[in-house]
Amino acid sequence: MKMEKERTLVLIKPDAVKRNIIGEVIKRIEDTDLKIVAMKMTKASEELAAQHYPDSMIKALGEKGIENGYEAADPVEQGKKIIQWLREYITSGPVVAMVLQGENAVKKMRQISGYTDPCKAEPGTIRGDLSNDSIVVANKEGRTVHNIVHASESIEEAEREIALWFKPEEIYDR
Ligand code: IDP
Ligand code: MG
Repeated sequence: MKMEKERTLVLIKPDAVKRNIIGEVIKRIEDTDLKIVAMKMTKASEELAAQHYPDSMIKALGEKGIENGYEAADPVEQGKKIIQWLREYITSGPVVAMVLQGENAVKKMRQISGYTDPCKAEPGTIRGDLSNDSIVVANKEGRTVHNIVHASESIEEAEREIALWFKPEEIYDR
């Protein structure tokens, strides 16, 4: 049986679209051996935002903020705030949504994206090079951290997210 080719979902987030750095992000993706097999500019509905960032993420989001130096008493309460900011943010303007395909697509895209908190992301990564934002500052200002891209964290997450953003006929096997 032929193995399905691995795929991952990437979103160039509204902050990066506003800053005119879509091309810079795409260049870095095309410099890998991954292939862009679907791509569109689109604005997420509130419904799509809630499916993309589901309630099941709340606790982990709160914990990540605390791990990165933001003092909050309760990760769940903190996570509830963050998910609200995230959904508002992802619907605030157009994003560029892409499906990438290739060997280890999920892991490779996560590697070139870098860590969630841009001020801690490694130099040479998209987040490390293209954003100076930080989780501590974002939480103080009551907003999501501006970190340029979303990239699926696992094969299962990728399959779920791709189905949210793309119809099968919008994806081109290359
Ligand atoms: P990831 O994008 O690196 O996979 P996740 O933990 O899945 O990170 O979080 C989703 C998004 O939520 C992040 O990309 C970031 O924009 C935002 N985010 C995560 N933690 C915080 C926080 O503590 N404050 C503000 N925004 C956060
Ligand atoms: Mg994530």
